[in-house]
Amino acid sequence: MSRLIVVSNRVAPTQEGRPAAGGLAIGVLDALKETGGVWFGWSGETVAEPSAPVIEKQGNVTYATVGLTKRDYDQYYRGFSNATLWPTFHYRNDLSRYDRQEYAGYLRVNLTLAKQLKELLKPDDIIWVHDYHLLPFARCLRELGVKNPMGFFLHIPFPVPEVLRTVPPHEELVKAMCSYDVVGFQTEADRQSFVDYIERGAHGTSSEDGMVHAYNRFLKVAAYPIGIYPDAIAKAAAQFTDRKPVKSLRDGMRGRKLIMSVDRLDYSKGLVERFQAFERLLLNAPGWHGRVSLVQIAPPTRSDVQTYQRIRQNLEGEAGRINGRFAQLDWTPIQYLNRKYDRNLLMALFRQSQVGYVTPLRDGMNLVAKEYVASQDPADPGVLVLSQFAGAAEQLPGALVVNPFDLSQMAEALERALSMPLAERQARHSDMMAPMRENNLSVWRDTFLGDLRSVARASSVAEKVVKVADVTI
Ligand code: ADQ
Repeated sequence: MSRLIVVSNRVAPTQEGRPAAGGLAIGVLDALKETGGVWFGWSGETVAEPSAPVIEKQGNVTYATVGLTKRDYDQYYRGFSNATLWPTFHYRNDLSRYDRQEYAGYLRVNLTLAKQLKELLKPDDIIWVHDYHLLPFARCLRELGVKNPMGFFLHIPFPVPEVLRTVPPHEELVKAMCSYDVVGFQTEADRQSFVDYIERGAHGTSSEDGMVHAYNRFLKVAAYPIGIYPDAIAKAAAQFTDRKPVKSLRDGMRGRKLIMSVDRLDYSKGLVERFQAFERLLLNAPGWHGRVSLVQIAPPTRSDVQTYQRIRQNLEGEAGRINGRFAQLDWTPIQYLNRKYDRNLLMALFRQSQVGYVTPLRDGMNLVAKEYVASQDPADPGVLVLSQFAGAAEQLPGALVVNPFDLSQMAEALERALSMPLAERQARHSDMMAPMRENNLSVWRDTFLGDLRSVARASSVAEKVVKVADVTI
């Protein structure tokens, strides 16, 4: 079987052969081990001078990482990727800025990375590129003469054409995406937005089998919703239940109910609205005073991007205000923890809570929602309150789905979740576990790679036909 080459902005750091990060990293690493291959991307370091990739082999997997100069980091990562694409793709074009120099830096880094990867490639490798940092990566490789099959998966939402058009080089970006052989999205809605752009803005066509024809290229475009391993998570959650932090959380609750939220600290996650809806619950239903607490775990990310500093201040202010308004000597309504936790511990914490409160304003998928459900004790499961704007809402039929812009509706959903009878909680939980098992992380990966391999087979057959035709002529 061909080797797999994974390209992502960050190469997940590994500990004893296992990725320290969750979800995606685990799925990708398993695939790499199956066929052998290379994981290529940024090391996370900034360096004075660009240099060749650092190569590290672990079994049949090679990690090839490169540093970015300060200028590359500022323009490609902090600039165009995270200050233009991230907000716009999350429908926050009010927070997005466009700077030509940054876009030039984004293209430059994509090209530099492509040149570096080219040196590591073999003719029958298949290449799987991840996320918005690398939209033009295939085009760069193709310009360098690389003919290998290339697939792309977008982890974040793909906006509707009207919103995408607010990014000035939108057409160049979409055209570049058409250099891939397979383009994958988290949801049907994202896939449809891409196809709408192609059909209305790029004079392209799409057919029912998911093939798109645009800019002189044929590519497969489909939704591949990312999954988790629900049974492994359930096991870890049960096993870690007696760990010290989990015990102290349990003891601290003293019979109170617990609503739990875990996110990266990001404006797309709807944290302020979430706190305000919890406040509304306390206002509307004073019977819950002293009987329910919200634990929000949100470690800061991208803290050198200005918008992220603002959201942190804002959120701390809101938590303080709400606590000041309602707290009693023995009860703090909101516990806001600004740190990361070990994954297994986090799953065990989820299992202690009665409500999982996952209400992003926009999210590609949101793995926390899936992890929350998987962590529950099937005999006494908690209830998931989930935003309709998380990709996960298409897949978790047992959740209480809310509009995160409607604080009253969220407050009502919290109350309903807190009071839900056991039989209904159990039914909802099993309604969600079944599809999560069917569409677990391996299914996501294998379906995507299966499609990429069939495109590869089809194009190698086509190439042979062309060669035979050349000889015959
Ligand atoms: P993220 O925006 O990072 O991912 P999410 O899908 O929720 O969002 O994944 C976060 C992961 O980090 C989860 O596995 C979670 O357990 C973990 N995590 C979060 N907070 C943590 C903490 N405090 N301590 C430890 N671990 C923590 C992007 C997209 C999503 C998409 C994923 C995967 O934005 O929409 O679901 O990629 O494709």
